[in-house]
Amino acid sequence: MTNNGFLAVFLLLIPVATCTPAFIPVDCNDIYEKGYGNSGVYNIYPAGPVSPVQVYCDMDGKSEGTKWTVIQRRMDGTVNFYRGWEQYKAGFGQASGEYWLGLNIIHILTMRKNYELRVEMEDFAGAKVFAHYTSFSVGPEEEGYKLSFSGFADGGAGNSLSEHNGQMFSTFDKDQDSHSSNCAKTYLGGWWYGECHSVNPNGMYLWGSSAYGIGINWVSWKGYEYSLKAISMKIRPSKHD
Ligand SMILES: [Ca+2]
Repeated sequence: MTNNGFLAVFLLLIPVATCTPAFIPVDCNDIYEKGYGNSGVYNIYPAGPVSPVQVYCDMDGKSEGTKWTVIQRRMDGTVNFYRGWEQYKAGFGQASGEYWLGLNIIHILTMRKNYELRVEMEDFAGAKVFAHYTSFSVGPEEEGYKLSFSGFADGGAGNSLSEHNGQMFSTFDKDQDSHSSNCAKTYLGGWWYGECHSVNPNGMYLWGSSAYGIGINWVSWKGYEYSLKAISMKIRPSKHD
């Protein structure tokens, strides 16, 4: 009797589980395709249904193709980006403002799909430029969250990022750069530092004038002594997927 009761309940649950799958978007493009067309903060589930992550989705209606998931954003200096390894691994800040999505989530996302990367930036005079890459991925922690990208297209920013291709990620408390010093400590950020950097998107927020290399620098656009007003890194699935 008890066993039959269990079996009846079990059989009743099967159609519920198979016929009404929850909507579990991996990224902002999944959300857009489900019919949500406004830019803003949404939950995505790259690591599965019990692990929601808040992100800012750039659904820009004017741009062709798939939609953007923001993985890094600076805009007003309200969030401290000089943080240690565990914070860069897990992510920090607010999806409605400045934030770092986290190396672990970025790795999982780029493992699941092929992504493009765009880095958009703005100076204090209102000029806006970008750098675009047709492929972008971040490796697993065992490989130091190694950065890989290719297929540069110039939106006026220049290709400073190229120096960082293939580097592992470093923070002040985890030096994985290729320089004898600790680049994260010297240049006050967390990044894929090499010898040490030609872009420093997670450096100090300095409202323009920057001491050498410690600000939000993008050297091929503004050099080592100018800290940008805003910068964001966003990814979208390649159209071929
Ligand atoms: Ca070093």
